Amino acid sequence: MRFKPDMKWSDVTPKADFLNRRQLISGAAALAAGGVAGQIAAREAWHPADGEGLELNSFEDISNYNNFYEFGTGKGDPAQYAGALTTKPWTVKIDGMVDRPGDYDLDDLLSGIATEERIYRFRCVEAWSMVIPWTGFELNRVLDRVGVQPSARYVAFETLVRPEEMIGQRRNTLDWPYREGLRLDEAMNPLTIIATGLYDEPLPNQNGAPLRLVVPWKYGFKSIKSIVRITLTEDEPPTSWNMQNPGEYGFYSNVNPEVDHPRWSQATERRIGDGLFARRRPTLMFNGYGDYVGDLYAGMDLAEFY
Ligand SMILES: Nc1nc2c(c(=O)[nH]1)N[C@H]1C(S)=C(S)[C@@H](COP(=O)(O)O)O[C@H]1N2
Ligand SMILES: [Mo]
Repeated sequence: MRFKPDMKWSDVTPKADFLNRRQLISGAAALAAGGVAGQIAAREAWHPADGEGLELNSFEDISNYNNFYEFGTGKGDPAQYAGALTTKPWTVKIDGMVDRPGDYDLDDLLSGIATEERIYRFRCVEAWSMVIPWTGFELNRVLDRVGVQPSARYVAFETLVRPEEMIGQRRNTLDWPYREGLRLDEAMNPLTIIATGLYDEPLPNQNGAPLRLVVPWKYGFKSIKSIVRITLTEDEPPTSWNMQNPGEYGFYSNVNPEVDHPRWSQATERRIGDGLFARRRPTLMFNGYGDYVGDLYAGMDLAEFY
């Protein structure tokens, strides 16, 4: 299946599957808490890496095979336990080097920002991958809204800490809150989005409701979920997996088939949904988005800045 730039996921999903799936998930969506009111607005689909290997993963795969350590370390734990998370009301603190810092109610923060669909490859550092039809908007829209000051060079993100509802936070598997960060030019790049939904449905809690980052050319752990704080900083912010194991997980973490993880190869990946005995697929430099982001790293040694 080849994608054309103006295609939506419903155009490439056989009609019967489409209807079945919508019936299945409309019940689930009705039960799920929260979501951003009126988020589905004008859309124009833009699929920056058109081509082979972009068959969509099913809603079931995307919402049942997850990493979200706040709910446990097993791939099925988030789907089992994330329903306990209250996602409305939701406040995002935006602070640091911005003109209009504050505690923003999510609906206010996003009012007037139209969502669009982005079909992206998603590559976990553990060497599995998916293709996901996100709904969201460019992070730069939010940053422009709060006014980034000229001294800012990085953006730091934090996930909610609420062990009453996030049972994985009752153990110190990571040093909570989960933290991530981007260089400002990475954050402003049009590929970097905040996702509030997938398959035209509000984001399932296990995928990071009500809002999560998606940085498609970086390993999945950069795409931090259930964000409650965004801070503009001058210095490179500490990030969870780098704090946990700096020799294995760098700040940049760009998908790179030529720089192996110390304990496994990054040259190939297992596409979820392909089946256990399917051939592994080659991993693409910058996960296939080099035309859009390669310039960000001109002159950098990507083996040193992994
Ligand atoms: N807060 C938080 N964000 C997180 C994680 C996490 O454990 N906690 N896991 C990361 C990892 S390792 C991956 S691969 C992706 C998985 O996203 P998905 O479950 O929506 O596919 O979320 C990332 N964001
Ligand atoms: Mo991951």
